[in-house]
Amino acid sequence: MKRILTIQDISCVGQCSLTVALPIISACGVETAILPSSVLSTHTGGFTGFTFHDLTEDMPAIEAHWNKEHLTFDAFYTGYVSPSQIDYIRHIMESCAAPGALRIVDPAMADNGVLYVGFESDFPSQMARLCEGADYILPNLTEAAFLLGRTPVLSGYDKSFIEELCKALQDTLHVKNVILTGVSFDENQLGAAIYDGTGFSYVMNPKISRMSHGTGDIFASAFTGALVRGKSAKEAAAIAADFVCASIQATAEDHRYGVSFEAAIPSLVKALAE
Ligand code: PXL
Repeated sequence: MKRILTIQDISCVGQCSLTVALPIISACGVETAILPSSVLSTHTGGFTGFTFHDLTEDMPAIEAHWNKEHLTFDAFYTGYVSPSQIDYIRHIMESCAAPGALRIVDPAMADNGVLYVGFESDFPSQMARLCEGADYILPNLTEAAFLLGRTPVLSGYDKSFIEELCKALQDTLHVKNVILTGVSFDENQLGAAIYDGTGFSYVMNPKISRMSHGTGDIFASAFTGALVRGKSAKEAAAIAADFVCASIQATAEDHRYGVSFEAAIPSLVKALAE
């Protein structure tokens, strides 16, 4: 069985980051080790007064212990992290890598044209350092623009705009593959563009017009699980997009945060077996 290390926060309540990554990647049949970047009482979107405890200080000692035990990982998947952690995480991705280990970076920091509450305006340049040289990055349209120091464009674009954005990311950050999420060319469809450095492909699903928090983390977790299980990037993106749709559909109208991905896990397991 492959083992991955995912590095992101624990939002105790809110169905995002580690509370979705762990169950989803485990359901994919991949051993999931974690390095919590911080502990929050809830996620930062839509809640006020949340607690925040940063765990940067623990990182060097955790890495030293793993090195002593010769623990290595077949893939790394990073999400919501603090600016002070970028260098430690880059170091861990070197010292704890099994041969050929994959680096998957979800630059979780922004959505709908704005940075998440708590991040300073220079954070995208730090996140760009974490993306540098990754095998896969999974930005949404807002994160893609911020990584390039651009103003986000969230509607009214065409394919050539999306493809230039992916190429610019690949060129600037020296990444192998770009999976750009939240792409929509008409009001009925929403999906992702996949750029492998040579060509483009797209996965599209019917758009579900509902505000759904945490879907980026669900997409990235299912994508990572499927990829590490041997699916191609396009297959993994399609499985992840279908899983996000099924999760949103399974969510009751009055659910206050996140989506009920738990109910859709059987469909994810089935898709991976095909
Ligand atoms: O879903 C991304 C995410 C992760 N972690 C925390 C967040 C968010 C989005 O708002 O606040 C703490």
